[in-house]
Amino acid sequence: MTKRDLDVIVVGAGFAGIYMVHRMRQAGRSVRAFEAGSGVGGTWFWNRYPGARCDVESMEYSYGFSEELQQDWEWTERYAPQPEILRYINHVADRFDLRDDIQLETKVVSAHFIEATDSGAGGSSNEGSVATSARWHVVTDDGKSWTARFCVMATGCLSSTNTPDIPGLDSFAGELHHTSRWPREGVDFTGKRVGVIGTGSSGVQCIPIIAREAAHLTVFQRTPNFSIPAHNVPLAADVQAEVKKNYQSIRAENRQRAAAFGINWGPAGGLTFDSTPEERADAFESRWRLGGLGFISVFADLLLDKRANDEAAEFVRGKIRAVVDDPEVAALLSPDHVLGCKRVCSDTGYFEAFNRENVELVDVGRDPVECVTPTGVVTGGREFALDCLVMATGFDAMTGALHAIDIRGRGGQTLKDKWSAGPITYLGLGMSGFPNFFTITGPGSPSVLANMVTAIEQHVDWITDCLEFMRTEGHATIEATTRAETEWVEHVNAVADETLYPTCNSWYLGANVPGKPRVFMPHIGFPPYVEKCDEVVAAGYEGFSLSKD
Ligand code: NA7
Repeated sequence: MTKRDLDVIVVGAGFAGIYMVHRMRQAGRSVRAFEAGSGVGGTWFWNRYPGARCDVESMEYSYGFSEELQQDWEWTERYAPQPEILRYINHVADRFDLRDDIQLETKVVSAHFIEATDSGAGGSSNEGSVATSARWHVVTDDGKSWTARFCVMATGCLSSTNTPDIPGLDSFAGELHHTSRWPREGVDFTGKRVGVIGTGSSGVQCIPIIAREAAHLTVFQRTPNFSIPAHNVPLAADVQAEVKKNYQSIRAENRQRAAAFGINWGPAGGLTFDSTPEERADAFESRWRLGGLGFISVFADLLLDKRANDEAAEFVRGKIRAVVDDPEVAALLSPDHVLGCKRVCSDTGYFEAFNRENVELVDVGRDPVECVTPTGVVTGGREFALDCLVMATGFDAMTGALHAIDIRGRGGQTLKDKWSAGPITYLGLGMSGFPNFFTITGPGSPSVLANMVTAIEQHVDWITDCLEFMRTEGHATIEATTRAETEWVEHVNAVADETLYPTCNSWYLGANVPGKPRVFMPHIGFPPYVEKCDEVVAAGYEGFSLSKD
Protein backbone atom coordinates (compact mmCIF):
# COMPACT_ATOMS: atom_id res chain seq x y z
CA MET A 1 0.00 0.00 0.00
CA THR A 2 1.26 3.50 -0.81
CA LYS A 3 2.46 5.35 2.27
CA ARG A 4 0.58 8.64 2.72
CA ASP A 5 2.75 10.11 5.48
CA LEU A 6 6.23 10.75 4.19
CA ASP A 7 9.48 12.37 5.15
CA VAL A 8 9.67 14.34 1.93
CA ILE A 9 7.27 15.33 -0.82
CA VAL A 10 8.85 16.52 -4.06
CA VAL A 11 6.83 18.46 -6.61
CA GLY A 12 8.06 17.86 -10.16
CA ALA A 13 10.11 15.14 -11.84
CA GLY A 14 12.44 16.98 -14.17
CA PHE A 15 16.20 17.14 -13.64
CA ALA A 16 15.65 18.59 -10.13
CA GLY A 17 12.88 16.28 -8.94
CA ILE A 18 14.46 13.03 -9.97
CA TYR A 19 17.84 13.88 -8.43
CA MET A 20 16.05 14.93 -5.22
CA VAL A 21 14.24 11.58 -5.13
CA HIS A 22 17.56 9.80 -5.65
CA ARG A 23 19.30 11.62 -2.79
CA MET A 24 16.37 11.06 -0.43
CA ARG A 25 16.31 7.36 -1.26
CA GLN A 26 20.06 7.15 -0.60
CA ALA A 27 19.50 8.88 2.75
CA GLY A 28 16.89 6.26 3.69
CA ARG A 29 13.98 8.69 3.72
CA SER A 30 10.47 8.02 2.52
CA VAL A 31 9.87 10.24 -0.49
CA ARG A 32 7.30 10.71 -3.24
CA ALA A 33 7.46 12.99 -6.24
CA PHE A 34 4.35 14.19 -8.03
CA GLU A 35 4.64 15.06 -11.69
CA ALA A 36 1.92 16.54 -13.91
CA GLY A 37 3.35 15.03 -17.10
CA SER A 38 2.82 11.46 -18.20
CA GLY A 39 6.59 10.98 -18.14
CA VAL A 40 9.63 12.31 -16.31
CA GLY A 41 11.71 15.10 -17.83
CA GLY A 42 10.05 18.42 -16.98
CA THR A 43 11.09 21.03 -19.55
CA TRP A 44 12.39 18.28 -21.81
CA PHE A 45 9.14 16.34 -21.58
CA TRP A 46 6.96 19.29 -22.60
CA ASN A 47 9.07 21.29 -25.10
CA ARG A 48 8.93 18.96 -28.11
CA TYR A 49 8.64 21.61 -30.80
CA PRO A 50 10.75 21.05 -33.92
CA GLY A 51 14.35 22.12 -33.35
CA ALA A 52 14.12 22.09 -29.52
CA ARG A 53 17.67 21.74 -28.32
CA CYS A 54 19.75 22.73 -25.32
CA ASP A 55 21.96 25.83 -25.65
CA VAL A 56 24.51 24.41 -23.18
CA GLU A 57 26.82 21.74 -24.62
CA SER A 58 25.75 18.14 -23.97
CA MET A 59 28.92 17.14 -22.13
CA GLU A 60 28.23 19.92 -19.63
CA TYR A 61 24.43 19.83 -19.47
CA SER A 62 24.35 16.51 -17.67
CA TYR A 63 24.57 15.18 -14.12
CA GLY A 64 27.99 14.93 -12.52
CA PHE A 65 26.93 13.07 -9.37
CA SER A 66 27.69 9.62 -10.70
CA GLU A 67 31.04 8.85 -12.31
CA GLU A 68 29.63 5.65 -13.82
CA LEU A 69 26.70 7.52 -15.35
CA GLN A 70 28.83 10.22 -16.91
CA GLN A 71 31.26 7.64 -18.27
CA ASP A 72 28.57 5.36 -19.69
CA TRP A 73 26.24 7.85 -21.36
CA GLU A 74 27.08 8.67 -24.98
CA TRP A 75 25.91 12.01 -26.39
CA THR A 76 25.58 12.17 -30.16
CA GLU A 77 25.69 15.91 -30.82
CA ARG A 78 27.53 18.94 -29.48
CA TYR A 79 24.16 20.39 -28.41
CA ALA A 80 21.71 17.67 -27.54
CA PRO A 81 18.29 17.72 -29.16
CA GLN A 82 15.22 17.42 -26.93
CA PRO A 83 14.51 13.71 -27.67
CA GLU A 84 18.05 12.76 -26.63
CA ILE A 85 17.89 14.72 -23.36
CA LEU A 86 14.54 13.11 -22.62
CA ARG A 87 16.06 9.66 -23.25
CA TYR A 88 18.92 10.57 -20.88
CA ILE A 89 16.54 11.61 -18.08
CA ASN A 90 14.55 8.41 -18.53
CA HIS A 91 17.78 6.44 -18.42
CA VAL A 92 18.67 8.10 -15.10
CA ALA A 93 15.22 7.32 -13.66
CA ASP A 94 15.65 3.64 -14.65
CA ARG A 95 19.32 3.30 -13.78
CA PHE A 96 18.76 4.52 -10.23
CA ASP A 97 15.43 2.74 -9.93
CA LEU A 98 13.50 5.90 -9.08
CA ARG A 99 10.16 5.27 -10.76
CA ASP A 100 8.41 3.65 -7.79
CA ASP A 101 8.64 6.94 -5.92
CA ILE A 102 7.46 9.13 -8.80
CA GLN A 103 3.74 9.48 -9.39
CA LEU A 104 3.03 10.69 -12.92
CA GLU A 105 -0.04 12.48 -14.29
CA THR A 106 -0.66 14.00 -10.89
CA LYS A 107 -0.75 17.70 -10.17
CA VAL A 108 -0.24 19.09 -6.71
CA VAL A 109 -3.21 21.36 -6.01
CA SER A 110 -2.27 22.64 -2.56
CA ALA A 111 0.47 22.44 0.06
CA HIS A 112 -0.38 23.79 3.50
CA PHE A 113 1.88 23.91 6.53
CA ILE A 114 0.01 22.76 9.62
CA GLU A 115 1.56 23.27 13.04
CA ALA A 116 1.33 20.13 15.16
CA THR A 117 -0.31 22.00 17.98
CA ASP A 118 -2.90 23.49 15.60
CA SER A 119 -3.96 20.33 13.88
CA GLY A 120 -3.09 17.55 16.24
CA ALA A 121 -2.42 15.74 12.97
CA GLY A 122 1.08 14.63 13.81
CA GLY A 123 0.99 11.05 12.70
CA SER A 124 3.78 8.58 12.62
CA SER A 125 7.19 9.41 11.27
CA ASN A 126 10.28 7.50 10.46
CA GLU A 127 12.16 9.65 12.90
CA GLY A 128 10.73 8.59 16.28
CA SER A 129 11.33 11.64 18.42
CA VAL A 130 9.45 14.00 16.13
CA ALA A 131 6.27 11.96 16.02
CA THR A 132 4.04 14.99 16.57
CA SER A 133 5.99 17.57 14.64
CA ALA A 134 4.42 19.98 12.20
CA ARG A 135 3.75 18.70 8.70
CA TRP A 136 3.04 19.81 5.18
CA HIS A 137 -0.40 18.70 4.03
CA VAL A 138 -0.48 18.20 0.29
CA VAL A 139 -3.53 17.58 -1.87
CA THR A 140 -3.20 16.18 -5.39
CA ASP A 141 -5.66 16.48 -8.26
CA ASP A 142 -6.69 12.84 -7.92
CA GLY A 143 -8.37 13.95 -4.68
CA LYS A 144 -5.81 12.30 -2.38
CA SER A 145 -4.13 13.90 0.64
CA TRP A 146 -0.57 13.41 1.75
CA THR A 147 1.54 14.63 4.64
CA ALA A 148 5.27 15.12 4.91
CA ARG A 149 7.79 16.82 7.16
CA PHE A 150 9.47 18.48 4.20
CA CYS A 151 8.14 19.85 0.97
CA VAL A 152 10.57 20.42 -1.91
CA MET A 153 9.46 22.36 -4.95
CA ALA A 154 11.23 21.06 -8.05
CA THR A 155 8.74 22.81 -10.28
CA GLY A 156 11.22 24.29 -12.77
CA CYS A 157 11.89 27.87 -13.83
CA LEU A 158 10.44 27.63 -17.32
CA SER A 159 7.45 25.37 -16.89
CA SER A 160 4.42 27.62 -16.53
CA THR A 161 3.28 28.51 -20.02
CA ASN A 162 2.72 32.16 -20.97
CA THR A 163 -0.12 32.56 -23.43
CA PRO A 164 -0.88 36.23 -24.04
CA ASP A 165 -4.44 37.34 -23.65
CA ILE A 166 -5.06 38.12 -27.33
CA PRO A 167 -8.71 38.83 -28.18
CA GLY A 168 -10.22 36.02 -30.22
CA LEU A 169 -7.42 33.51 -29.68
CA ASP A 170 -9.93 30.84 -28.66
CA SER A 171 -11.90 31.43 -31.84
CA PHE A 172 -9.06 30.33 -34.13
CA ALA A 173 -10.42 27.49 -36.27
CA GLY A 174 -7.05 26.17 -37.46
CA GLU A 175 -4.44 24.27 -35.43
CA LEU A 176 -3.18 26.18 -32.38
CA HIS A 177 -0.03 25.04 -30.56
CA HIS A 178 2.18 26.48 -27.81
CA THR A 179 5.84 25.49 -28.15
CA SER A 180 5.95 24.34 -24.53
CA ARG A 181 2.88 22.10 -24.86
CA TRP A 182 3.75 20.50 -28.17
CA PRO A 183 1.73 17.42 -29.20
CA ARG A 184 3.61 14.15 -28.72
CA GLU A 185 2.69 12.96 -32.19
CA GLY A 186 4.26 16.09 -33.74
CA VAL A 187 2.73 18.54 -36.20
CA ASP A 188 2.74 18.22 -39.97
CA PHE A 189 3.19 21.66 -41.55
CA THR A 190 3.31 20.41 -45.11
CA GLY A 191 1.38 22.64 -47.48
CA LYS A 192 0.09 24.85 -44.65
CA ARG A 193 0.09 28.58 -44.00
CA VAL A 194 1.72 28.84 -40.60
CA GLY A 195 2.12 31.78 -38.22
CA VAL A 196 4.61 31.97 -35.32
CA ILE A 197 4.17 34.58 -32.60
CA GLY A 198 7.37 35.05 -30.60
CA THR A 199 11.07 35.20 -31.41
CA GLY A 200 12.75 34.10 -28.18
CA SER A 201 14.79 30.87 -28.05
CA SER A 202 11.77 28.68 -28.86
CA GLY A 203 10.76 30.76 -31.89
CA VAL A 204 14.35 31.06 -33.07
CA GLN A 205 14.79 27.27 -32.91
CA CYS A 206 11.54 26.24 -34.59
CA ILE A 207 11.24 28.94 -37.27
CA PRO A 208 13.95 27.58 -39.65
CA ILE A 209 12.43 24.09 -39.55
CA ILE A 210 8.84 25.21 -39.98
CA ALA A 211 10.01 27.47 -42.83
CA ARG A 212 11.33 24.42 -44.69
CA GLU A 213 8.11 22.42 -44.25
CA ALA A 214 5.31 24.96 -44.54
CA ALA A 215 3.84 26.41 -47.72
CA HIS A 216 4.13 29.85 -46.13
CA LEU A 217 5.39 31.11 -42.78
CA THR A 218 4.54 34.46 -41.18
CA VAL A 219 6.71 35.41 -38.22
CA PHE A 220 5.11 37.94 -35.87
CA GLN A 221 8.01 39.65 -34.10
CA ARG A 222 7.52 42.05 -31.18
CA THR A 223 11.20 42.37 -30.25
CA PRO A 224 14.13 41.17 -32.37
CA ASN A 225 16.60 39.00 -30.52
CA PHE A 226 20.32 38.50 -30.62
CA SER A 227 21.15 35.01 -31.80
CA ILE A 228 24.54 33.40 -32.24
CA PRO A 229 24.94 30.38 -34.57
CA ALA A 230 25.20 27.17 -32.54
CA HIS A 231 27.51 25.48 -35.05
CA ASN A 232 26.06 22.22 -33.84
CA VAL A 233 27.92 19.12 -35.05
CA PRO A 234 27.93 15.40 -34.32
CA LEU A 235 30.02 14.84 -31.22
CA ALA A 236 33.24 13.16 -32.30
CA ALA A 237 34.23 10.05 -30.34
CA ASP A 238 37.68 11.44 -29.50
CA VAL A 239 36.23 14.74 -28.21
CA GLN A 240 33.84 12.82 -26.00
CA ALA A 241 36.59 10.48 -24.77
CA GLU A 242 38.85 13.40 -23.90
CA VAL A 243 36.16 15.06 -21.78
CA LYS A 244 35.39 11.77 -20.06
CA LYS A 245 39.05 11.29 -19.20
CA ASN A 246 39.00 14.61 -17.36
CA TYR A 247 35.39 14.79 -16.28
CA GLN A 248 35.99 15.40 -12.58
CA SER A 249 38.34 18.30 -13.17
CA ILE A 250 36.12 19.75 -15.92
CA ARG A 251 33.12 19.72 -13.60
CA ALA A 252 35.21 21.34 -10.85
CA GLU A 253 36.48 24.02 -13.26
CA ASN A 254 32.93 24.72 -14.39
CA ARG A 255 31.84 25.29 -10.82
CA GLN A 256 34.35 28.16 -10.77
CA ARG A 257 32.84 29.79 -13.86
CA ALA A 258 30.24 32.56 -13.58
CA ALA A 259 27.56 30.49 -15.31
CA ALA A 260 28.96 27.05 -14.39
CA PHE A 261 29.60 26.08 -18.00
CA GLY A 262 31.85 27.03 -20.92
CA ILE A 263 34.70 24.51 -21.15
CA ASN A 264 35.29 25.35 -24.78
CA TRP A 265 35.25 29.11 -24.47
CA GLY A 266 38.93 29.51 -23.69
CA PRO A 267 40.31 31.82 -21.02
CA ALA A 268 38.06 34.53 -19.58
CA GLY A 269 38.29 37.74 -21.63
CA GLY A 270 39.76 41.01 -20.38
CA LEU A 271 38.18 44.45 -20.71
CA THR A 272 36.86 45.42 -24.12
CA PHE A 273 38.74 48.69 -24.46
CA ASP A 274 42.04 47.22 -23.32
CA SER A 275 42.18 45.77 -26.83
CA THR A 276 42.72 47.53 -30.16
CA PRO A 277 39.79 47.68 -32.62
CA GLU A 278 41.52 44.96 -34.68
CA GLU A 279 41.99 42.71 -31.64
CA ARG A 280 38.36 43.24 -30.71
CA ALA A 281 37.16 42.35 -34.21
CA ASP A 282 39.29 39.19 -34.12
CA ALA A 283 37.99 38.23 -30.71
CA PHE A 284 34.35 38.70 -31.73
CA GLU A 285 34.94 36.81 -34.96
CA SER A 286 36.58 33.86 -33.26
CA ARG A 287 33.76 33.58 -30.67
CA TRP A 288 31.22 33.87 -33.48
CA ARG A 289 32.92 30.95 -35.23
CA LEU A 290 33.00 28.96 -31.98
CA GLY A 291 29.25 29.57 -31.72
CA GLY A 292 26.72 29.57 -28.94
CA LEU A 293 26.36 31.49 -25.69
CA GLY A 294 30.12 31.88 -25.16
CA PHE A 295 29.91 34.96 -27.34
CA ILE A 296 28.75 37.11 -24.43
CA SER A 297 31.78 36.25 -22.33
CA VAL A 298 34.34 37.19 -25.00
CA PHE A 299 35.13 40.24 -22.88
CA ALA A 300 34.53 40.44 -19.15
CA ASP A 301 32.68 43.76 -19.23
CA LEU A 302 30.03 43.22 -21.89
CA LEU A 303 27.26 43.20 -19.32
CA LEU A 304 28.85 45.91 -17.19
CA ASP A 305 29.81 48.66 -19.62
CA LYS A 306 27.27 49.93 -22.15
CA ARG A 307 29.96 51.16 -24.55
CA ALA A 308 31.58 47.74 -24.52
CA ASN A 309 28.22 46.11 -25.07
CA ASP A 310 27.53 48.43 -28.02
CA GLU A 311 30.67 47.13 -29.72
CA ALA A 312 29.59 43.50 -29.41
CA ALA A 313 25.99 44.29 -30.33
CA GLU A 314 27.08 46.14 -33.46
CA PHE A 315 29.25 43.19 -34.45
CA VAL A 316 26.19 40.91 -34.29
CA ARG A 317 24.04 43.40 -36.18
CA GLY A 318 26.73 43.43 -38.87
CA LYS A 319 26.44 39.64 -39.12
CA ILE A 320 22.66 39.90 -39.47
CA ARG A 321 23.07 42.44 -42.28
CA ALA A 322 25.58 40.14 -43.98
CA VAL A 323 23.26 37.12 -43.84
CA VAL A 324 19.86 38.66 -44.61
CA ASP A 325 19.42 39.66 -48.26
CA ASP A 326 16.74 42.32 -47.85
CA PRO A 327 18.14 45.34 -45.94
CA GLU A 328 14.70 46.27 -44.58
CA VAL A 329 14.19 42.77 -43.19
CA ALA A 330 17.73 42.79 -41.77
CA ALA A 331 17.02 46.11 -40.03
CA LEU A 332 13.82 44.72 -38.54
CA LEU A 333 15.68 41.63 -37.28
CA SER A 334 18.40 43.75 -35.64
CA PRO A 335 17.94 44.24 -31.89
CA ASP A 336 18.69 47.60 -30.33
CA HIS A 337 18.62 46.49 -26.70
CA VAL A 338 21.68 45.52 -24.65
CA LEU A 339 23.20 42.26 -25.90
CA GLY A 340 22.59 39.62 -23.22
CA CYS A 341 20.06 41.47 -21.07
CA LYS A 342 17.46 39.20 -22.66
CA ARG A 343 18.74 35.66 -22.91
CA VAL A 344 20.82 35.39 -26.08
CA CYS A 345 19.57 32.70 -28.46
CA SER A 346 21.65 30.06 -30.18
CA ASP A 347 20.39 29.03 -33.60
CA THR A 348 20.81 26.90 -36.66
CA GLY A 349 19.90 28.88 -39.75
CA TYR A 350 17.58 31.42 -38.07
CA PHE A 351 18.48 34.61 -39.95
CA GLU A 352 18.99 32.62 -43.17
CA ALA A 353 15.34 31.50 -42.97
CA PHE A 354 14.25 35.06 -43.75
CA ASN A 355 15.88 34.81 -47.19
CA ARG A 356 13.31 32.21 -48.20
CA GLU A 357 10.51 33.32 -50.47
CA ASN A 358 7.89 31.63 -48.32
CA VAL A 359 8.87 33.50 -45.13
CA GLU A 360 7.46 36.89 -44.16
CA LEU A 361 8.41 39.00 -41.15
CA VAL A 362 5.75 41.17 -39.53
CA ASP A 363 6.58 43.87 -37.00
CA VAL A 364 4.09 43.51 -34.14
CA GLY A 365 6.28 45.74 -32.00
CA ARG A 366 5.07 48.67 -34.12
CA ASP A 367 1.55 47.33 -34.76
CA PRO A 368 0.63 44.93 -31.94
CA VAL A 369 -1.52 41.90 -32.69
CA GLU A 370 -5.06 43.28 -32.61
CA CYS A 371 -6.91 40.01 -32.51
CA VAL A 372 -7.06 36.46 -33.75
CA THR A 373 -10.01 35.53 -35.96
CA PRO A 374 -11.17 32.01 -36.91
CA THR A 375 -9.01 32.32 -40.02
CA GLY A 376 -5.89 34.22 -39.00
CA VAL A 377 -4.09 36.99 -37.12
CA VAL A 378 -4.92 40.69 -37.48
CA THR A 379 -2.26 43.36 -37.09
CA GLY A 380 -1.86 46.81 -38.65
CA GLY A 381 -5.38 46.54 -40.02
CA ARG A 382 -4.52 43.48 -42.15
CA GLU A 383 -5.50 39.85 -41.63
CA PHE A 384 -2.81 37.22 -42.20
CA ALA A 385 -4.67 34.06 -43.20
CA LEU A 386 -3.35 30.96 -41.39
CA ASP A 387 -4.03 27.23 -41.16
CA CYS A 388 -1.81 26.83 -38.12
CA LEU A 389 -0.73 29.25 -35.36
CA VAL A 390 2.29 28.56 -33.14
CA MET A 391 2.57 30.50 -29.89
CA ALA A 392 6.28 30.72 -29.06
CA THR A 393 5.43 33.17 -26.32
CA GLY A 394 7.44 31.71 -23.47
CA PHE A 395 6.81 31.27 -19.80
CA ASP A 396 5.68 32.87 -16.57
CA ALA A 397 9.27 32.23 -15.53
CA MET A 398 10.59 31.29 -12.10
CA THR A 399 7.43 32.03 -10.07
CA GLY A 400 4.55 30.91 -12.33
CA ALA A 401 4.69 27.21 -11.47
CA LEU A 402 4.82 27.95 -7.73
CA HIS A 403 1.89 30.35 -7.90
CA ALA A 404 -0.15 27.72 -9.75
CA ILE A 405 -0.28 25.80 -6.45
CA ASP A 406 -2.15 26.98 -3.35
CA ILE A 407 0.88 27.18 -1.03
CA ARG A 408 0.33 28.33 2.56
CA GLY A 409 2.84 28.65 5.35
CA ARG A 410 2.52 29.49 9.03
CA GLY A 411 -0.82 30.99 10.03
CA GLY A 412 -2.24 30.27 6.57
CA GLN A 413 -0.13 32.94 4.85
CA THR A 414 -0.23 32.34 1.11
CA LEU A 415 2.89 32.40 -1.03
CA LYS A 416 1.05 34.72 -3.42
CA ASP A 417 0.61 37.26 -0.60
CA LYS A 418 4.16 36.92 0.56
CA TRP A 419 5.44 37.45 -2.98
CA SER A 420 2.86 40.06 -4.05
CA ALA A 421 5.61 42.62 -4.71
CA GLY A 422 8.02 40.03 -6.13
CA PRO A 423 9.67 36.87 -4.84
CA ILE A 424 11.36 37.02 -1.42
CA THR A 425 13.69 34.16 -0.55
CA TYR A 426 16.86 33.44 1.33
CA LEU A 427 19.39 31.98 -1.13
CA GLY A 428 16.52 30.98 -3.40
CA LEU A 429 16.20 27.97 -1.12
CA GLY A 430 13.74 28.89 1.61
CA MET A 431 11.78 31.72 3.18
CA SER A 432 10.40 32.93 6.46
CA GLY A 433 6.92 31.75 7.37
CA PHE A 434 7.36 28.56 5.32
CA PRO A 435 9.27 26.10 7.52
CA ASN A 436 10.71 22.90 6.03
CA PHE A 437 9.86 24.20 2.57
CA PHE A 438 12.56 24.35 -0.07
CA THR A 439 12.68 25.59 -3.64
CA ILE A 440 15.20 24.11 -6.06
CA THR A 441 16.73 26.82 -8.26
CA GLY A 442 14.20 29.29 -6.91
CA PRO A 443 14.27 33.05 -7.45
CA GLY A 444 17.28 34.49 -5.64
CA SER A 445 19.56 31.64 -6.77
CA PRO A 446 21.67 31.51 -9.98
CA SER A 447 19.20 29.08 -11.64
CA VAL A 448 18.53 30.29 -15.19
CA LEU A 449 21.78 32.26 -15.33
CA ALA A 450 23.75 29.09 -14.69
CA ASN A 451 24.05 25.61 -16.12
CA MET A 452 20.73 24.37 -14.72
CA VAL A 453 21.90 20.83 -14.06
CA THR A 454 24.89 22.00 -12.02
CA ALA A 455 22.73 24.52 -10.16
CA ILE A 456 20.19 21.77 -9.43
CA GLU A 457 22.83 19.37 -8.11
CA GLN A 458 24.22 22.06 -5.80
CA HIS A 459 20.75 22.82 -4.42
CA VAL A 460 19.70 19.20 -3.98
CA ASP A 461 23.00 18.39 -2.25
CA TRP A 462 22.62 21.42 0.03
CA ILE A 463 19.06 20.41 1.00
CA THR A 464 20.12 16.78 1.54
CA ASP A 465 22.96 17.86 3.85
CA CYS A 466 20.62 20.22 5.68
CA LEU A 467 18.11 17.44 6.34
CA GLU A 468 20.93 15.20 7.55
CA PHE A 469 22.13 17.93 9.91
CA MET A 470 18.61 18.29 11.28
CA ARG A 471 18.34 14.54 11.81
CA THR A 472 21.67 14.38 13.62
CA GLU A 473 20.95 17.41 15.79
CA GLY A 474 17.30 16.52 16.43
CA HIS A 475 15.82 19.63 14.83
CA ALA A 476 12.19 19.50 13.78
CA THR A 477 11.98 22.62 11.62
CA ILE A 478 14.19 25.00 9.67
CA GLU A 479 13.03 28.38 8.43
CA ALA A 480 14.79 31.42 7.01
CA THR A 481 14.68 34.52 9.19
CA THR A 482 12.94 37.64 7.89
CA ARG A 483 16.15 39.59 8.27
CA ALA A 484 18.23 37.10 6.28
CA GLU A 485 15.79 37.00 3.40
CA THR A 486 15.40 40.79 3.32
CA GLU A 487 19.16 41.23 3.19
CA TRP A 488 19.47 38.52 0.55
CA VAL A 489 16.87 40.09 -1.75
CA GLU A 490 18.68 43.43 -1.36
CA HIS A 491 21.96 41.72 -2.21
CA VAL A 492 20.56 39.98 -5.32
CA ASN A 493 19.20 43.31 -6.55
CA ALA A 494 22.40 45.18 -5.73
CA VAL A 495 24.43 42.67 -7.77
CA ALA A 496 22.00 42.99 -10.70
CA ASP A 497 22.06 46.80 -10.49
CA GLU A 498 25.81 46.75 -11.05
CA THR A 499 25.13 45.19 -14.45
CA LEU A 500 23.18 45.99 -17.61
CA TYR A 501 20.78 43.06 -17.03
CA PRO A 502 17.90 45.17 -15.70
CA THR A 503 17.91 47.47 -18.74
CA CYS A 504 15.41 45.66 -20.93
CA ASN A 505 12.06 43.90 -20.74
CA SER A 506 13.21 40.35 -20.09
CA TRP A 507 11.57 37.41 -18.41
CA TYR A 508 14.42 37.57 -15.85
CA LEU A 509 12.52 40.65 -14.63
CA GLY A 510 9.04 39.24 -15.11
CA ALA A 511 8.51 41.92 -17.76
CA ASN A 512 7.01 39.50 -20.30
CA VAL A 513 3.89 38.84 -18.21
CA PRO A 514 1.50 41.79 -17.89
CA GLY A 515 0.97 42.76 -14.23
CA LYS A 516 3.88 40.69 -12.88
CA PRO A 517 6.06 42.61 -10.36
CA ARG A 518 9.20 43.88 -12.06
CA VAL A 519 12.01 42.42 -9.97
CA PHE A 520 15.28 40.90 -11.18
CA MET A 521 14.87 37.28 -10.04
CA PRO A 522 18.08 35.27 -10.55
CA HIS A 523 21.31 35.75 -8.61
CA ILE A 524 24.16 36.68 -10.95
CA GLY A 525 27.26 34.54 -10.49
CA PHE A 526 27.46 30.87 -9.51
CA PRO A 527 30.78 30.74 -7.56
CA PRO A 528 30.05 33.56 -5.07
CA TYR A 529 26.60 32.10 -4.54
CA VAL A 530 27.97 28.64 -3.72
CA GLU A 531 30.54 30.22 -1.41
CA LYS A 532 27.72 31.99 0.45
CA CYS A 533 25.70 28.76 0.76
CA ASP A 534 28.78 26.99 2.18
CA GLU A 535 29.46 29.84 4.63
CA VAL A 536 25.87 29.68 5.85
CA VAL A 537 26.33 25.97 6.64
CA ALA A 538 29.74 26.48 8.26
CA ALA A 539 28.20 29.12 10.53
CA GLY A 540 25.53 26.66 11.74
CA TYR A 541 22.90 27.54 9.13
CA GLU A 542 23.26 31.25 9.67
CA GLY A 543 20.15 33.15 8.67
CA PHE A 544 17.89 30.17 9.36
CA SER A 545 16.16 29.47 12.63
CA LEU A 546 16.13 25.84 13.70
CA SER A 547 13.69 24.48 16.22
CA LYS A 548 13.45 21.19 18.10
CA ASP A 549 9.65 21.41 18.60
P1 NA7 B 1 10.81 33.99 -24.46
O1 NA7 B 1 12.26 34.10 -24.55
O2 NA7 B 1 10.10 34.63 -23.32
O3 NA7 B 1 10.21 34.54 -25.84
C1 NA7 B 1 8.84 34.77 -25.98
C2 NA7 B 1 8.61 35.54 -27.25
O4 NA7 B 1 7.22 35.79 -27.40
C3 NA7 B 1 9.29 36.91 -27.25
O5 NA7 B 1 9.76 37.18 -28.54
C4 NA7 B 1 8.14 37.84 -26.88
O6 NA7 B 1 8.33 39.16 -27.30
C5 NA7 B 1 7.02 37.18 -27.62
N1 NA7 B 1 5.71 37.57 -27.12
C6 NA7 B 1 5.19 37.35 -25.88
N2 NA7 B 1 3.96 37.87 -25.80
C7 NA7 B 1 3.71 38.44 -27.01
C8 NA7 B 1 2.59 39.15 -27.55
N3 NA7 B 1 1.51 39.39 -26.81
N4 NA7 B 1 2.68 39.59 -28.82
C9 NA7 B 1 3.77 39.34 -29.56
N5 NA7 B 1 4.86 38.69 -29.10
C10 NA7 B 1 4.82 38.24 -27.84
O7 NA7 B 1 10.34 32.46 -24.46
P2 NA7 B 1 11.01 31.20 -25.18
O8 NA7 B 1 10.10 30.05 -24.99
O9 NA7 B 1 11.39 31.54 -26.56
O10 NA7 B 1 12.36 30.97 -24.40
C11 NA7 B 1 12.38 30.93 -22.98
C12 NA7 B 1 13.68 30.37 -22.50
O11 NA7 B 1 13.71 28.96 -22.72
C13 NA7 B 1 14.89 30.84 -23.20
O12 NA7 B 1 15.32 32.11 -22.80
C14 NA7 B 1 15.91 29.77 -22.90
O13 NA7 B 1 16.41 29.95 -21.61
C15 NA7 B 1 15.06 28.53 -22.93
P3 NA7 B 1 9.07 40.22 -26.31
O14 NA7 B 1 10.52 39.90 -26.38
O15 NA7 B 1 8.49 40.00 -24.93
O16 NA7 B 1 8.71 41.54 -26.87
